[in-house]
Order: sequence, then C-alpha cells, then structure tokens
Amino acid sequence: MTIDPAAAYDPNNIFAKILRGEIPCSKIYEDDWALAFHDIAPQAKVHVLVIPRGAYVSWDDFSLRAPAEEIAGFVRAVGTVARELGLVAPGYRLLANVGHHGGQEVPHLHVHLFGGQPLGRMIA
Ligand code: DGP
Repeated sequence: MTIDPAAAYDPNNIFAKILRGEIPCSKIYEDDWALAFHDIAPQAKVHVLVIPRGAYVSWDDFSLRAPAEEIAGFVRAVGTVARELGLVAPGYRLLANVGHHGGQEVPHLHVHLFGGQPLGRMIA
C-alpha cells in the first residue's frame, strides 16, 4: 500500500518508531540530522536507508518545509554514510520514492542508498 503524500505526518509510522528507539534497526550512522540503517528487505548487496530526524512525510514535504540548515545537514549525512561505507570509488545510487506513482510505502522521508555491486540502468 502506497502513501498519500498530502496526508499529515503520522507520528506512529514505522520509521518514527525507529527514531524513538521503540523498534530496533541495524544502525550504521547517526548525527544531529539523520539516522542510517540497513533496509529490512535489501534489493542490492548494500541497501541502506537514510532518514531525517525531523517529521517529514516525503522528499516533497522536506524540500518545502525544512529549514535550510536541516536540508544541508541531511544531505551531508547521506554523503557521509556513502563515504563511510566505502561506496564512493565504486559508485552508488540514491533514490527517494514519493507518493503513489513513486511507490512510497513508509510515510517518513527516506533516501535509499544502493551499492556494493554494478546496478545497471533503470527508470523504475
Ligand atoms: P519505500 O517504498 O521507498 O517506502 O521503501 C520502504 C523501505 O523500507 C522498503 O525498502 C522496506 C523498508 N522497511 C520497511 N519497514 C522496515 C523496518 O521496519 N525496518 C527496516 N530496516 N526497513 C524497513
């Protein structure tokens, strides 16, 4: 089931619970702006999710409402995670699904970070 990007933020979504430590995750990195952990159903050798600490439904919501400092902090954190995982030289892919056509299932912004193997070309 995909999400309604116009819906209000649901503080009980699964990633909000992970942020509050109410359910576990396989944590890779955290700082003031972001938390990164392994995806529960990996689609590549490396499949990590990076989420902002703030309450944003999607990339659209984040790009519209987040203060510039928070956007910068989150974008930097995504880059830091990729570097710390040694993905820069071989290369990697970032993806953020938004809403129904994007196939977004969890209503808290998350950036998928894929790597560890050649990923090929794709549009979906
Ligand atoms: P998306 O379709 O972009 O909303 O992808 C949601 C991703 O979140 C999907 O790849 C599976 C992952 N996921 C869902 N629930 C959990 C969870 O409880 N823990 C972790 N680590 N990942 C989850």
